[in-house]
This record gives sequence, C-alpha cells and structure tokens, in this order.
Amino acid sequence: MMKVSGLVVCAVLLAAIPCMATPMILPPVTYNEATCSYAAAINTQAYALMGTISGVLPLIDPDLVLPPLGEIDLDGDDVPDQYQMALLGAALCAVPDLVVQLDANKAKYTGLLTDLDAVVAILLGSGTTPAAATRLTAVADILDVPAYNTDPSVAAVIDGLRSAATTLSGLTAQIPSAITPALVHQLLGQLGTFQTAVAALIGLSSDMQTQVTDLLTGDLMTQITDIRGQVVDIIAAVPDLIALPGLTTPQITTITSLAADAQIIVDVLDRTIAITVPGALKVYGVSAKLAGDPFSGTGDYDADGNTNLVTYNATKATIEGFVAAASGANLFWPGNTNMPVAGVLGLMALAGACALGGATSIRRKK
Ligand SMILES: [Ca+2]
Ligand SMILES: [Ca+2]
Repeated sequence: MMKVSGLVVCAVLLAAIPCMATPMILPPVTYNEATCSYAAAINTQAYALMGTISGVLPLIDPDLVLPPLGEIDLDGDDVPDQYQMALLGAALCAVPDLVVQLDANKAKYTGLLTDLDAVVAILLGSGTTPAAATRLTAVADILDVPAYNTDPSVAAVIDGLRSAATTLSGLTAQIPSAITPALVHQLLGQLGTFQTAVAALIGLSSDMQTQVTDLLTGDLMTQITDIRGQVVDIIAAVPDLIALPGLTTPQITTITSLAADAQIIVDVLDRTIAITVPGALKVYGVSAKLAGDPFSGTGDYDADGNTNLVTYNATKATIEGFVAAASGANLFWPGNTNMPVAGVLGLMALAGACALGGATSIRRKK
C-alpha cells in the first residue's frame, strides 16, 4: 500500500539521485558555439591569442615555434587544453557558479596586464620619461656631491640607488631590442582582448594553477622582488632627502617622482605575489566546500567512474563528441566502462513505482 509518506520518500529519493551521483552540480552539456557564447568566445579568442603569440615569438627567439592549439597541454594531464576549454565553455553556459569563477579569474588577469603595462613603462621608460635605471642614477648624482655625501645615511642611499640602477640595467639588457616599450604596451592591450580564453585556461586544473604561479614567481620576478627591499628603503629615505638644504626645485621633483613610481612598482609586486597565493586564482568547479578537479584529465566531470582522460582517449575524434561523453550528455560513447544501464533501469523502475503508488493512493482517497 502506497501512502502519502511513501510518496514523500519517493520524491526525496528521486530528488536525491543526482546528488548521490555527483557531489558537484555540473550537468550534461553539449558543445555548440552557435548557442553558447562562452564556447564561441573561448575558441575564437584562443586562436587569436595563438596568432598574437606566434607573431611575437620570432622577436624573442627565431627558433621558438608554437605547436598547433589542439596539441598544447600546459597542465600536462594528457588531455589537450583545447578539449578541456571546450568542456568548460559548454559548462559555463549551464552553470552560473562557473561564470562567477571565470569573472574572478578575468579580473585577476586584466589587473595583471594593467600592472605589467605600468611597470614596463617605468622600467623601460616611455615618452619623455627615461628608463628607471637612468632616473635612479640621476638621483644618485644629485646626492653624490661633497655637500651631502659625507653624511653616512645619505651615502647609504647613494649606494642603494647605484646598486638598484646596476641591477635594473642588467635586467633590461636581457630584453631583446625588438621588444620596445611601445610594442609591449600594444601587446598587453591586445592580450587584454583575449581575457575570456586566458581566464578559462588559467583555471582548468590545479596543475595549471601551479604553472601560472610558477610563471609569476619565475626568474625575472625573483630578481625584481630582490630589488623590492632596496626600493622600499629608498622610498623611506625620501622625506629626509628632499629636506636637504640647497636642493633645487627640479632636483626635488626628480627625487619625488622617482619615489612615486617606485611605490607603484612595490604595489604591483605585492598584488602579483597575492595572485600566487593558493585560492587567489579559481580552479573551475572546485570550491572550498567541494574538492575535485572536474576539468582536468585526472578529474571526472560527470562522476561516472571514467576520468576525463579515459573519455578523451575514446572520443577525441571530435571536440563535440568529447564534451558530450565527458559531461554525461552521451552515456553511450564507445569505451564507456561504466554504462549506467542498470542505474537508468532502476531509476525508471523507481519513478514508475512512485507514479503507480501515487495513482493508487489518489484513487484510494476518492
Ligand atoms: Ca591539458
Ligand atoms: Ca567521467
């Protein structure tokens, strides 16, 4: 006999089934650029980004050649990042929480570009402003006269300025001459137009996040961070320096404008370091509450027991086929070791029993 309490149990069971199948609400999705703007934007921007990078690479090293987009696997999970981005793009059109994560990564990325633009302009110089090393030397020269340099604290600042100028000159000397400040500015502006694709890429997996963090804390950044301490000391000394008797107004302006730009660099360094703190960049589908890495090769988007890598290897002929198989929109993909036929039949039986029970109890009530 099916009673109302039985109907409630049925309703709870049916409602709970998707939750039992997967701890995350990542629904089956299909890949269609015509109906999903995120899928279209990510794909279009990814190709445009490749074109831009291909154009710049020869300026850095003529031997550097970019592999085709379909072969790039930056997170090293054996699934081409293009397939992971296709799955993410399709899912973005169905899961608002993923869009929140994407927007957070977009903001971090565009902020980083803006910061880089400001730092490059200061380090390499722009327009009428000379390169930072030249400005550091200019301030050292203002102070390095008998009236001031006999004061031990001023002498220490002069040493700091000359040392920072030498380090910076060494850094900028590593930059190929073809990479001009104007070109960097133009390039950063262009990279800003690919924000959806880049934001998608940097959050594909925990391994990808590690790659981005390594890039941001790499050699160049380590060298710049080393200068941070010296720069902070110079900024701290500025109030005493500009109070020195006999300085001209232009000399004071030279000192204060250098200190202002030094502060910008310190702020950018601090913001960049903040991006490398775990959790600052979002890994898609991963939250503080829910563990997992659903868009990586080792991940299992639809929690059917087949990793995305297993599904990729069986369905890689087309991106559409992979997205449907990996997300659970196509349960009958070749090689599915976990065909949930029994599960589907059980679900139908349960739904049937509930409908029958409901009908029975409705009749009984009459
Ligand atoms: Ca990959
Ligand atoms: Ca799966």
